[in-house]
Amino acid sequence: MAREVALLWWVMCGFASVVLLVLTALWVHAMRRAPRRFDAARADTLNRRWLIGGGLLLPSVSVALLLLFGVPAGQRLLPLPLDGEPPLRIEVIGHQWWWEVRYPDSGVVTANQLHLPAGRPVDLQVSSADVIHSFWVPRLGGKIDMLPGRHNRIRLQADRPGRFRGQCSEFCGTQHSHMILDVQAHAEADFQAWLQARREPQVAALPGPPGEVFQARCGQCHRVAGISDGARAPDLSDIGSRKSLGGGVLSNEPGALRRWLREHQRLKPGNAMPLHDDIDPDHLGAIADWLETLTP
Ligand SMILES: [Cu+2]
Repeated sequence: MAREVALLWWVMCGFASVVLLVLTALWVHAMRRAPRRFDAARADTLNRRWLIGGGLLLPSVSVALLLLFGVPAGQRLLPLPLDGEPPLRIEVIGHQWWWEVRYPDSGVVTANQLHLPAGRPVDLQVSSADVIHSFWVPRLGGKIDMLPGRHNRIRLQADRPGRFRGQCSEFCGTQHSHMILDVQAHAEADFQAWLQARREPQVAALPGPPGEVFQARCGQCHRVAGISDGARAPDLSDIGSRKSLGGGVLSNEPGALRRWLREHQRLKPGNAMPLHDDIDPDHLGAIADWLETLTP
């Protein structure tokens, strides 16, 4: 898709350059030649010829030519029915300021990361839970608005496995820039393995008082498969396997979760998670260490 868009851009750029060069040449020519005298009738005819030819015909033909090229390219970007196997469906929901990613056919839910198979089309159904966001993975294709109460669809295909950066591209509040989507395209078998590992993750509960604190506080908003059912904040079932925290604020290295839980309002001011000042720091540390182990 990105290739189609880039090709269209180059065609338009080439065409516009030709128009610019021709017009500049005509202009220079007109400046340099000796002026000729015409009678009024001849001047009228010449004026009309330039007006009709240069002002009406040339732009109409140019726009028609560009449309002839652009319309089929635009058509190929639409999620129209395919002849073969239907494309994989993935739902992406924008939140202030994170991405919810759901695989409806397998029940897998994750956040701030989008994993897809390489070499086949994927239909993304995008929407928003609050304000307008916009889904954009520049290296894979066009962007599309994520609107509350409406489902938009975009078809993407990664030709090769690789890692790409996605970014919310509609200003959605103060932490809009900290709304990064980590996109990874895998070979088919690796993608199936990734999905399978998350289908029914076996998570060992955190024992003792820290586990109770998690249930009473964190679990009200966050889901961890088999442990808690919160649905207001990012699903944490595989948080240990994610490359970053807080929508791209921190790289998910050992100890980063401890720092995030202590300093999240300083790292990403205004995010919806309340402060944890009233939680025993040892319990908070134990929760962070436990979350770090949640890798399917
Ligand atoms: Cu945004």
